[in-house]
Amino acid sequence: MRAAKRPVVDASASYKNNPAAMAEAAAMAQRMGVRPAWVRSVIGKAKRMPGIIKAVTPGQASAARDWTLYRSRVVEPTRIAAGVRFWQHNAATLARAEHETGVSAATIVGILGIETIYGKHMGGYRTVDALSTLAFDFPAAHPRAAQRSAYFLQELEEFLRLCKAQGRDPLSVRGSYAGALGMAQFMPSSWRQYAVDFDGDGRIDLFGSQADAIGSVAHYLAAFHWKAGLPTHYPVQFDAQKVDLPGLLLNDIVPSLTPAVLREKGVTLGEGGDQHPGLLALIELPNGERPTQYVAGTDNFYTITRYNWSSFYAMAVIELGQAVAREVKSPI
Ligand SMILES: [Ca+2]
Repeated sequence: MRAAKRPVVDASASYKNNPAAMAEAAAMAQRMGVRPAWVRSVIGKAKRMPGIIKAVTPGQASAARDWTLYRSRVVEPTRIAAGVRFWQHNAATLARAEHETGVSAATIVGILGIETIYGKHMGGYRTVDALSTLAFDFPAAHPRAAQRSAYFLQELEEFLRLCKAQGRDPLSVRGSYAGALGMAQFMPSSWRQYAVDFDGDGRIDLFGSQADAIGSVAHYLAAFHWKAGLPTHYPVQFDAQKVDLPGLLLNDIVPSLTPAVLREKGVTLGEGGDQHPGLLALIELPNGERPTQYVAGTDNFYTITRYNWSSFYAMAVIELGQAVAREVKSPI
């Protein structure tokens, strides 16, 4: 008996048969100043990906947020070892990036490790399929569906501009289901705006050049106001009698509290945090059934979240970078 297996894509799922997509393609071609037939042909070959629609549809059952579990999956020996090899292989490039931008080598190594394990997992979706699906079939059930589809439509245009500028075949580029590209998982607009040619071969290649990936991550964080030498966070302790958690968490991850205000609200900062010159945010790291963890995040913690809006993400980047740095600087 033949198993009834629904295909992931079929011919009818092609955007060639979607009048709204073809109209957008024509408008896009006009904005880009290229032949409409080229854009229609590329987007016409894009396939609607049901799995991507499902992944961004709200209401999927999800487990309780658990920092310890998340951390154990991404800050672990295999990834740390890959980070050590990457650092040793690229030591001079990392030092140059740190010197030019002020962004620490550990942070760059942390980001490239969390994003793709140093280029090992750059994503297997055709980018034109992913971005077309998210632009033209974003699930209406999502509370911000209109904004999200407009965003992905813009990214689809940026992607085509990038391919045009670089002489890449848009149908052969692959990345994440959300359209992120290369070792650094830059969205097309970020690639066009922030990526740099750091190995000096005249081409920006976030797929094949580790140096370009390193330089681009550093340049991105510098553009989002990374401050050289500033710690990312401080440990905290609470005065249980005084602490006002709801008040402290009002502004989420945006640094908006001085060390004095934190002290007033029952928070003691460790590792010199009470001398911190700027604002801080109380970062909450829920732990499933276990007690929630907290740290005080600085402007640099916030800058890491410009890469990915998540305190788990930022904390994992920081801890992976630190773990790798410890191994590199004091090898066994
Ligand atoms: Ca290059």
